Amino acid sequence: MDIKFPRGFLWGAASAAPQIEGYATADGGGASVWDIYSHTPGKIDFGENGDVACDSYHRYAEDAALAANLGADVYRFSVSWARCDPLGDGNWNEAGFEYYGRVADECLRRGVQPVVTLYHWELPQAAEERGGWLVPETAEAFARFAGRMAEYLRGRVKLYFTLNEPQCTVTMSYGDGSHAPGRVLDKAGQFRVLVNQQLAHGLAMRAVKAADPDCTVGIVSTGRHCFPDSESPEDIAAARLAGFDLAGGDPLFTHNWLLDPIFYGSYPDCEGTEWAELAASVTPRELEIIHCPPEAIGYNIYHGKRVRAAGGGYEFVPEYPGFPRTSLGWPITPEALDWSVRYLYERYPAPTYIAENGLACADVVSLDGRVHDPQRIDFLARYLAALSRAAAGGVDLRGWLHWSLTDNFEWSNGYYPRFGLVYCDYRTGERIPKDSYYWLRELIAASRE
Ligand code: IFM
Repeated sequence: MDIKFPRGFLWGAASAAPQIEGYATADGGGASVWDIYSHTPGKIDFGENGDVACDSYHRYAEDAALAANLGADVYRFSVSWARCDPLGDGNWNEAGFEYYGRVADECLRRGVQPVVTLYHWELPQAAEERGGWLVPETAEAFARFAGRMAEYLRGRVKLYFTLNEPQCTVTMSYGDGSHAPGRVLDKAGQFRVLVNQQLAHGLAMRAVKAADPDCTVGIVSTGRHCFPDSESPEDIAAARLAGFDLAGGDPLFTHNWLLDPIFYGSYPDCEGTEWAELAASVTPRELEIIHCPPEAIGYNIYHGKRVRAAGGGYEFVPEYPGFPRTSLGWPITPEALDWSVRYLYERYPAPTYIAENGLACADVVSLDGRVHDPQRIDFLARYLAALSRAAAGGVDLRGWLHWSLTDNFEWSNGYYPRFGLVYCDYRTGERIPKDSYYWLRELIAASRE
């Protein structure tokens, strides 16, 4: 298998508070928008919710041990804003901070570096009721929380990501309503949410750096990922164009609408389109705050679109009937980890992490008591080989994190899509490492020889 990464490459796995912890309001925590949304009839498949999830609130030490036994260098988890700042107004719940201190310590004790996502969609419900991500006050309140967390964890955490996938917050939480808080807004409303998320990044990054100048701060982005149909220069150029093109799909679900202003201080060129007026509505003062280039960038990549040159531009190549898909119906396209990462690095040449990558399977415990997941092993072998080609192609690739360490609450899909290297029996909380866990452990060990 041709999977090789540069020396010092970090292997890891990731998770997020609402998806694994459960017990959101224990010990003085506040409800997040997900706690309310998941109890709204009809919102979550099979009427499930995140009340208990993997019970990592109590079983976090087992998770840290699983990460360590995997050979992970890093474990990325999120800190729930609502758990620490129940009303989102700076009246801290110390027990929340102490919990995350224990999680970080448990990782460190086992030789795993904690990597913290400061916002993985845990908006306090109270902040949502004051306007949520439609108002800039939410960005300010979030930055206050981020700074306080960095102060609390100073010396224990070296790498922070401010926000996870703002594109999903914009287009799902406040776009089609399929994520909490379930608001359905027009493009202008969604654009304001984007701006407030960008402000949140800028303000939070500055607050974290002020609290702990030695740490590294990044952001995690997702969006349209394209790869060429062939290695002809025309197809390569076509796929590069399609990934960032305003006309290639919803611009709010691209990397460039999020990252261009953050890296370069301006929105992508949209002269003569319906977006021009929206982009012009962002004030110079807002742009100044938003322009805050991250010191590291994380990309969450699961799949991409095949593109070929056509008529001086590009076209998407349709997937054939029976195209390989995950149990969520997502196409299996390892090439995304090679080409899209290269295109992104050309545009945003920052130390790059794949902050999430993995697939959903309908995993079951077999009669022998084990979880056999050959599809995941095959998926990982293909995707990691593709990623190592991007590394060989000059991308400053610092690490890859599997989504996820354990199976977990997959938002509005509930618990049926299983993404973990470790199976979770949600009735008991029992964790069973899957075959892919052992496969990856060997790969990681071999990469260090
Ligand atoms: O589970 C999510 C995660 O929270 C964000 N990125 C995509 C994953 C799979 O859908």
